[in-house]
Amino acid sequence: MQFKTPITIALSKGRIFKDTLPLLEKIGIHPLDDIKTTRKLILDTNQNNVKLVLIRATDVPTYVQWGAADFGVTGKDVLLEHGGDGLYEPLDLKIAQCQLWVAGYPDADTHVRRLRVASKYVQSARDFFHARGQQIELIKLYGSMELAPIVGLADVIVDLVETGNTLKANGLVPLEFITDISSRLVANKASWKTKHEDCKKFVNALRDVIEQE
Ligand code: PRT
Ligand code: MG
Repeated sequence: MQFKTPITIALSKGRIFKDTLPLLEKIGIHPLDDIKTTRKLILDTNQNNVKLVLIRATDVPTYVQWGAADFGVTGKDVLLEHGGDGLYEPLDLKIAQCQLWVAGYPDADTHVRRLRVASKYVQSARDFFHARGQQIELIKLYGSMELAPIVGLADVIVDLVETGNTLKANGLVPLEFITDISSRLVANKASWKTKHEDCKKFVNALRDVIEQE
């Protein structure tokens, strides 16, 4: 895969990086540094024109929106919170799959008035309960949501569930399904126009790989 113009792709460390690398490898792009040991935040690749930037998962839409990266890979959960302004979402990469759930103690009543909900995903939580006309009290957290019902901070949480092991280990259960989550390729809208040929080529190649998986 040869590009005419420089292309920067924003990824977050952790599962997104781990799951995106094999896809990039299949279209002939791999980082030059040893990814296990490098502390660099900008990685050169075997393709002269392609660089990877490594940032926090929640910052990926922001980098792409402002054109600091042409493309990014980010969870749908992160996109729903960000709002997707200034971004195209050309592909569902079908990686890092999980689900968004309301969770809590097995006997929790999720339909009470002014239900206290703790979450990192405040936008998704608000949308879910408001869609059925339920008033809630929303408590924004940045992690370890499972603790909130245990210490009485909230009645329920809204969190990602993959195997369900984290909830189970804390005596909690999934109560109400909200939505399926997977990682998306996002593109900067200006790049999409000014570097259209390269952008199309990149997206089409990735699409072919995903369809073969
Ligand atoms: O950790 P950091 O603050 O840097 O960012 P991050 O937590 O957003 O990054 P990362 O790498 O943990 O997650 C990146 C993306 O992976 C998320 O935005 C999701 O789209 C996706 N993903 C897929 C997950 C999970 N599966 C997942 N299981 N993200 C988080 N989890 C957590 C979940 O929050 C819960 O604490 O794992 C726990 C539940 O897992 P189970 O298997 O016990 O159910
Ligand atoms: Mg994490």
